[in-house]
Amino acid sequence: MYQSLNKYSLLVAGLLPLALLAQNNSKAPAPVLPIPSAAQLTWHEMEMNAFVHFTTNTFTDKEWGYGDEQPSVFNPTQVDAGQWARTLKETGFKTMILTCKHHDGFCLWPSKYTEHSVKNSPYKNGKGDIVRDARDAAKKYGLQFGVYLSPWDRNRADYGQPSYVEYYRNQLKELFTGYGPVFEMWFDGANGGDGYYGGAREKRRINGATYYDWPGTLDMVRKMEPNVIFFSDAGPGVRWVGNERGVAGETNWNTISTDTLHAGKPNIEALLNTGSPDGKQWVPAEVDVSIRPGWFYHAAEDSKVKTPQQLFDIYLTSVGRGSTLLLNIPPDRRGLFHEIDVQSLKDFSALLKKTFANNLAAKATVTADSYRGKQAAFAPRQLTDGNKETYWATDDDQTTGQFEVSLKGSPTVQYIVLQEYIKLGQRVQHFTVEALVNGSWNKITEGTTIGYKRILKVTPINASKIRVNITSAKACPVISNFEVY
Ligand code: FUL
Repeated sequence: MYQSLNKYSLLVAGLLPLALLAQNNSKAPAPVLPIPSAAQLTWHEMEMNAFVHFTTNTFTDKEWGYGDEQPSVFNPTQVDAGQWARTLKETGFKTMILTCKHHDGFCLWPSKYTEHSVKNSPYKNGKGDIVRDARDAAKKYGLQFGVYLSPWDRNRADYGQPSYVEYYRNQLKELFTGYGPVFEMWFDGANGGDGYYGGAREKRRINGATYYDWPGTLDMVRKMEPNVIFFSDAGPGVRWVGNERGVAGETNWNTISTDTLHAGKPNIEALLNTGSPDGKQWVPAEVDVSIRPGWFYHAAEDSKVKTPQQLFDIYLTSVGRGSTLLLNIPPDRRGLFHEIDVQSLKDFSALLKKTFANNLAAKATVTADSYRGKQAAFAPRQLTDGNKETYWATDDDQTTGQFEVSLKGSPTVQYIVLQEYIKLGQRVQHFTVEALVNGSWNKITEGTTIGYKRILKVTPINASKIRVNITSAKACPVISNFEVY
């Protein structure tokens, strides 16, 4: 009698929730909401973006200009945005985000709304436009372009008044209509405090939640650039990762509930760092970090440029934890990326290429304990076919699963790469990885989230097979890629 039990009899007996009857394992799994927008997906796939911090600070040796710097101090002699873009392109970066205006208020383009800009500097006798140069160079080398326009402005006399918000919006209009297409817009969180403010030299406080009327400002920008990605601590496009060290959470959910992210909330950095499994919005963490201790160039930091190995480690704690890296390279007083920084970037890029040159799992035989609806479309070979649009998945009622790959001989294994098919949402909550060594399985690593990409570094081991066990997931696992190095 028990053998004749089927889904329908279980349902009648009250043992099976109605929802399971709706499952159709011959079709793609239903998405687990929220899911990324098309623009966010593009952003995930970029993996490495670059920041370029350049302003009067470069010449005054400061990190935060007070706002009283004379435009005359801005005097780079050999600006070559082509050198920035070429270097970034050659070393694997996809976007160049320029500080068009930092907190000091100095504008790198000749804004018609202020005198505090390149137009009153000796640079090209006031005829220069570094935003244009950077945008054109980005285009020439096939990079996307992004803008950083600091909301906090320590130069403006009316900072704190409604008229300043108008000024800020006018500048956004200048940038988005004159310098597009803009891929990403960066709204940093530093706000209010001491400043020159047109000579007032005082401390000003604003209410960060209401002063700028962000919803209105974002709507205005979206009308000019519908697909722009907005960075701010709380998104809505991408969120801050909670530190400037280059480290995303080992558990890193792309999901978070933005209504829980208010300034001053205790431990907000920790929440930004990990996201939340039950987050209501898809707002992935972007890992911003500088190649030098400061964001701006200081000659005294020439000996402190991060080494290729340090950059590689940051790659593992950013891209390798499902985030996107935003690495800052500040031009020096000539207006060039310094030779030391360029060399470090080149060696980092070579190290990346060398480490991930030979995928031991490419085209290898992969088996799984099960796969969705026994359909070829969801079979384990989709894990290693090199096509990011195909994936291995399990049946809807199964939130665990394992797959293994047979390697040729017993090569040395040091890195495991896993990718979820995030178009259908982020699912995996825990997994382990085992290696078959001399006929017995050894656990070599484990992790929590995977997301767009997870790279695990393991103690080098000679293995004939590698097995991944998805031990917990929010819904059936959907894995698009598996690599072994
Ligand atoms: C912060 C700023 O205060 C820093 O100067 C830098 O621009 C960093 C990327 O964002 O909010």
